[in-house]
Amino acid sequence: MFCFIPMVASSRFLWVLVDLILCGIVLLNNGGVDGSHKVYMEYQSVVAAVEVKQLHRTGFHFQPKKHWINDPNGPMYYKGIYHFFYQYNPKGAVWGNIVWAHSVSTDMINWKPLDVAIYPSKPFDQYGAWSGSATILPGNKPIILYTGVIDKNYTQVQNYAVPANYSDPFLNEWIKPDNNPLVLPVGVNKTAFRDPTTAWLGQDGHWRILVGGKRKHRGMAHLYRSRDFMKWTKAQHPLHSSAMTGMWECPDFYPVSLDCENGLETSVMTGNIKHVLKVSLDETRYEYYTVGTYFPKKDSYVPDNTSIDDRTGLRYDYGNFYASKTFFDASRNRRILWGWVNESDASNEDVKKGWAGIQTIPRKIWLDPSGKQLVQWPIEELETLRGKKIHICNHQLNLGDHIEIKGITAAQADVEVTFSFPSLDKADSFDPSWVDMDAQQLCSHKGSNVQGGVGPFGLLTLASKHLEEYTPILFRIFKAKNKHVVLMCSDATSSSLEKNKLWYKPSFAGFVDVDLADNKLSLRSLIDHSIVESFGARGKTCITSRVYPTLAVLKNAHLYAFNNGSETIIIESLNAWSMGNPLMN
Ligand code: DQQ
Repeated sequence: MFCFIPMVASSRFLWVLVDLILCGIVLLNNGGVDGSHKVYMEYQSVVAAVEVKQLHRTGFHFQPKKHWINDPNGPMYYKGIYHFFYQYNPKGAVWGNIVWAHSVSTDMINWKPLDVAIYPSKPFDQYGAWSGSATILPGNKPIILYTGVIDKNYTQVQNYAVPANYSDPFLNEWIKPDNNPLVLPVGVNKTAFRDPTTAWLGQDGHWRILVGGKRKHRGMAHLYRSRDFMKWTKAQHPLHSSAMTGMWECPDFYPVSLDCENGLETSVMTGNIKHVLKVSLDETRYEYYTVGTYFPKKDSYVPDNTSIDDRTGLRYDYGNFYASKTFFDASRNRRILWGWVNESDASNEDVKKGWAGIQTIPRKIWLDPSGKQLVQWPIEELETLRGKKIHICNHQLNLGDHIEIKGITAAQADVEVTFSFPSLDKADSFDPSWVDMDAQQLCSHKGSNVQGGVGPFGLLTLASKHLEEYTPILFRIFKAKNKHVVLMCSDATSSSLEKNKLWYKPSFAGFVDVDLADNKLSLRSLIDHSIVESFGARGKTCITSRVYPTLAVLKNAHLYAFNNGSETIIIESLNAWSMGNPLMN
């Protein structure tokens, strides 16, 4: 069983240790079953009568009024309305009592809450209504597949739910028919069998779904087929599996176009396309994806040799981001990605603040023209929240400079900047011994204050006036053998003066595979009180950080651009906007 507190991304031995010590008693109480979230028994009966603390609440990110949320579930577009479901604890600010909460929107920015759509009530889900996906069946009929937990040992089955009234565009009421469960855990590890995907329809008239699982330590995506969506048969082989990756939660599998940024409906099999398989690794709480080829006749998926197929592979996001899910938005021909932004603080603090968890801004996602990786960008509807704007151009940043971006609400802002540099001659050499380090380790060695050649340069977000607190989003450029290596960091280590709390404050980082021929690098950061979502090189590398400043809050938050490299950096163009507050549940 994985014991989950403020730990989010790659395995961090020390944090695991701290975590284990902290929740050792709970581990014993929990009987070592293979559930995915830590169960805080001591908080299960604590009804969150507490007043919700506003200090670090976000202004424009998705969150309910109070309590715990986790995975995005079953996003879809139906009759002019976007539907978003999510794992929610109606009773408190820790994981437990999970239901499918439901909100609706016409733009994915302003949200209205509806009644809970699915909650444990029947023998086939009485111990849990866990994650799942929506499929729009022919005739425009949505159906939800979700995981039901049927006993105290966390045995998992796959269920379905359908709208009570298809003519209601809000899909207010959901029915769980009596022929549930649809899929029993036969021939699989029954406590590691969850999170069904959106189904796709093969040319042979059979529907397919994936269900996450593991055998010993091999993570896998079990494949099931059905002609009528009711009777499902397990394929002999999983669609794909990978050794030493542990449990695969929330798999996602979909086609992407090699020709354009438009999204494709999940059943598209032909044309100039590739497929993407994403999995969420329960053991490390981060996700990786591969780009590859799906062979429909054999029902097999083979990642391209440019995609690393293990826990060191490409990630949607290198920060606080997990259990993500995409859907095809038929109204605008795009594929949209949602991800859960988990907390970096400890559970007792979540209980005190009365809430935990937010969702990222929905992102359009498509295949980079190189065919090697995905690209993401906040949906354009977000721009309706842009208010007061400031613009800076051709501003030089020399070694040690930081300039303040004044005139906007720095605690709630959208910033787009293009940096340029006269040359890359001063780039530091990429030490061959770093090859074995991941980007995050490298970033923790070389934070924003360690002087370099080209970089570090970037933004200091959520900064206090005298820089006692700040979250830098930065680039460093290195010279390797035949190429340049670009490192992007979102470094939470100095984000808060609070010293005594068990907050997880890593230097999240990823490499950016970008052509520097024009000597330019771009960055966009969405800053929202306690979250910074950043997009490097127009969405090639994305990093989300959850931070809890004590001084850099509300009107006392500042925003700076900085350079700590010996090469001059030019802010070629910077646009920053104060962001408004949408209707939020
Ligand atoms: N969360 C759900 C599971 C899923 C996990 C339970 C991922 O279905 O595997 O809340 O965060």
